Amino acid sequence: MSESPAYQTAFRGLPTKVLEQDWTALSPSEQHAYFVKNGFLVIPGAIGPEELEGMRKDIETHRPFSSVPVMLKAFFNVPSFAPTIDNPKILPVVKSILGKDVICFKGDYLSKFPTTRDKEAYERGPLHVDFAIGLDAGDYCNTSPSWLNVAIYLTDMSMEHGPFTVIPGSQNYHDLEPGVDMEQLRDEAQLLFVKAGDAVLFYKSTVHAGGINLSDEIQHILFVSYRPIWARPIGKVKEWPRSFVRKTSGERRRLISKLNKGVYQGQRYDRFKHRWKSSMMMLKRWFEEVTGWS
Ligand SMILES: O=C(O)CCC(=O)C(=O)O
Ligand SMILES: [Fe+2]
Repeated sequence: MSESPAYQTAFRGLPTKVLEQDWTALSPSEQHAYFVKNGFLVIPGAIGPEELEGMRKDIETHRPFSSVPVMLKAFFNVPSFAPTIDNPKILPVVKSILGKDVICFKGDYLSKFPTTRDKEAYERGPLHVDFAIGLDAGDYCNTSPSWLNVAIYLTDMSMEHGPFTVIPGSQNYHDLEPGVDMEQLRDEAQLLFVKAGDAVLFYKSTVHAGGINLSDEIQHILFVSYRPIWARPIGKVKEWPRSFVRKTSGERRRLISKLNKGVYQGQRYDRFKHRWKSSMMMLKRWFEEVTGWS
């Protein structure tokens, strides 16, 4: 951690502390411990240089640009994005954190356009948690009781290239209400710079903010989100398109299949079977009460 007063004047409102950590030095158990303590973690070089180049070329070819992230569309249209779902550097770490039975419930692509706002006045996006936001779209995937987001940046971050803001340890601030102003926490925020191909894992309740793109180029960011199978959200979620699922196989296919099924109390959830079982249980209880038998 170091103070960076120059940033403070040039970029009002951005955190003055820059998080310093040698991410390459962490062993798997240290990565796990870091995430548990801080609510986030960087996996350096999750996407190798060749794969990154392939993605950049693919972006040029397929031009999936959009000013709002559109779930799945880019993963569907840009072939080199799909392997991030079961990326061999990311997935084992996700499983070490959430348990081995996980599903990948969403993939987003964000093209962050250069800002048109006053560069002096504008600082960063608002502090927020990703848990339980975006419900107006009728997709409840973010309400899962346990999940994490993986952000993969395809360009190096700098002060001009949307540095990420994070509040270490804020995943344990249980008094925070999702979707409300969290700027009272700004003094605890730290700036996190990552390189192209690095993955930032952060928990659903970790307070963070996206940076503003002050550069002249579009910034490309992928988001993939995982939850334990047991952690059912409060309502229905969008399935990955069938045509996309059909093109996948093995672990990748399993990760993106049947998002609305999940498990209920350790069993694969089957609504009819569950209703039948609970009706039988109620009947049995009623019978025991009436007859006094048990
Ligand atoms: O722009 C970023 O780096 C993060 C964006 C973000 O936090 C979000 O879309 O929820
Ligand atoms: Fe976010």
